[in-house]
Parts: sequence; C-alpha cells; structure tokens
Amino acid sequence: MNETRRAILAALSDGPVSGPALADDLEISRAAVWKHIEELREAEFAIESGPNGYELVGVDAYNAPAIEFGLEAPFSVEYHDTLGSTNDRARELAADGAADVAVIADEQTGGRGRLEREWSAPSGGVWVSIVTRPEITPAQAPLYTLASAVATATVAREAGVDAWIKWPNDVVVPVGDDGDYRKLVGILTEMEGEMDRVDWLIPGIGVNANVDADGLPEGATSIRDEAGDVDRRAFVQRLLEEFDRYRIDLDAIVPAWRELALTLGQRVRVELPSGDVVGEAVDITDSGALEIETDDERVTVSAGDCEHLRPV
Ligand code: BT5
Repeated sequence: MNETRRAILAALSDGPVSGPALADDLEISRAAVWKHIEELREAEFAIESGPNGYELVGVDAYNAPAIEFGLEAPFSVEYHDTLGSTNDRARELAADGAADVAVIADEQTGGRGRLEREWSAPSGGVWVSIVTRPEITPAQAPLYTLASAVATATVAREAGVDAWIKWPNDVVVPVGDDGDYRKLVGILTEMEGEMDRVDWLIPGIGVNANVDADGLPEGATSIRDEAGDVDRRAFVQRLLEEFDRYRIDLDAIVPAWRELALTLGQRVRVELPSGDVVGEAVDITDSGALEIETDDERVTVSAGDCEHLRPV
C-alpha cells in the first residue's frame, strides 16, 4: 500500500483525526489528504466524516490494503478476485526474486493439488500462497508444510471448527471415532533450490472457508458447514501471523504438530512408489517424517499419500 495511505490508516486506528491535523502530521496538503481518504474508501475502508474529523468505523473488505492493515507479520499482500492458481502466481514472483509476499485470491480457476490433482477453489474460500526464501536445507522443507498445517488448524479452531491434522498436509474434521474425517484444508508446498540450500519455498494453503461443502468434491467440508462464515480478512491475517511465528521458531513446529495430529495412534496406509506401508502411525521425526510400526519393523516415510484405516 502507498506509504501515505498506510500512515493515514495508522493515525485513524487510534480514533478520529481531523483533515488539517492529518495534513500537518504528514506534511501534505489538505486536498491530498482528501484524495487519499477517497482512495481508501474505494478500497472499502469504511471512513466516516464526523464532528471530530475522519473516523475509521470498519474494515469490511477482503483485498490487499485491508489484509495488510493491522497484519502483525512481515508479509505484503497481492490480492486477485480471480486467478488460475495462487501457487502459479507465487512462483512467478519467486522467480523474479520476491520474498515474503502472500498471494491471495477469492477464486481460483485452475487450483492445483499434489501430483497434478485438481483443487476446487470457488469464490468465498481462503486461497493463499506464501513466497518465502528461508535459510534452511531442502531436508528441512517438510517442516514448512507442517508449520502451515499447524497454523491453519490453530486458526480454524479459533473459528470454532474441530480441526485436526492428517499427516502430512491436510487439515480435517473428524467424523465419529474411527479415524474417519472430512477435508477442510489442503496444502501444496513447492520449492526450488540446490542440494544444500533452498532458493524459494511456497506453501500454498487452500481453506474451504465461506463455501458450501455440497459444491466441493466428496469428503470435503467447510468452515461455513462446520461453524458458520468467518471474517476472511481476520482469518488470513491470523494464518499469516501463526505461520510467521513457527517459521522463525522451527523447534516449536513438531511439538505443536503432535498436539494437533489426528494421524498419530491410527492405523494407516501410506502409498509409496516402492509399495504400500501399512501399520500404526506412532510418531513423527524432527524433520516431519512419519514413523509407522508395521507387523515386522518400524518404517520412516517422508512423503506420500496417507489413508487412515479402521482399527483391526
Ligand atoms: C492438496 O492436494 O490437498 C493440496 C491442495 C492445495 C490447494 C492450495 S489453494 C492455494 C494454492 N494454490 C493452488 O493452486 N493450490 C494451493 P491433494 O492432497 O493432492 O488433494 C487433492 C484432492 O483433494 C483432489 O483430488 C480431490 O479429491 C480433493 N479436493 C479437491 N478440492 C477440494 C476441496 N476444495 N476441499 C476438499 N477436498 C478437495
């Protein structure tokens, strides 16, 4: 956002301020203040003119200036009403050298899951991809996926949803006690780097927020269906704040993940190119790999599709 408009918002966040006072503080003309206020109103900041000056009465919008305003994490926001895939756009920005940008869309027309699968992303969801340039090794990259899952599950719980994590990258809502679930969130992490260093890493997080689960693929649920609509601006702000908190404290990720894990203690089947591994999920390692106790041995798997099975 333009620095002057940011400064005006900062001033208004403490209560009403008169036009002349703003002009004095920011060393601009009163006409310029008026012009910036008009532009903020166009960006859907509800600014009223009262006896004490301009007053910010609400932020209803879901767009870049609104999400950046009051965001307590160091990300800039690029917002689109519609986009093919936020991950594709984030990759373009990463290739141009960008860092710490959250690409957010109201709707995606070509949302992607893992392994070229489709991700359904109608208007009303929270579809966000975060361009990061972390100082980690590629082996640590799965931690960023776990951090995204922890952040999203935490914020979904704040919204009143009984959210849990299914290893490695889904946030789900349990159905019954047998490990069955509906999928609320999918995460697609993409990266580029060399053997010993990550160049960029993009967690792409898709939350079925204010959408009807009926219109989504079978087995999906949404925040609307579980707990009613959320304020998407506040939701995505909290998500970015929680993600930021964990990426600067990598040691905190796995313990937090364990607390939220639906998978631990479950009988699971993980599909690997070398064949399926079936057994009880007993733990995850410091780098986020799943440890499975099969009939014969303990196997560590670092990636793959994981299915929860009914207990035997
Ligand atoms: C994922 O893949 O779960 C990762 C999804 C990542 C989506 C985000 S949205 C923001 C960013 N931009 C993108 O283009 N992508 C990311 P996977 O584990 O492969 O699961 C995909 C499967 O989930 C599909 O084959 C469907 O069965 C199912 N699915 C598709 N859309 C869904 C939805 N909205 N909710 C629940 N399940 C869905």
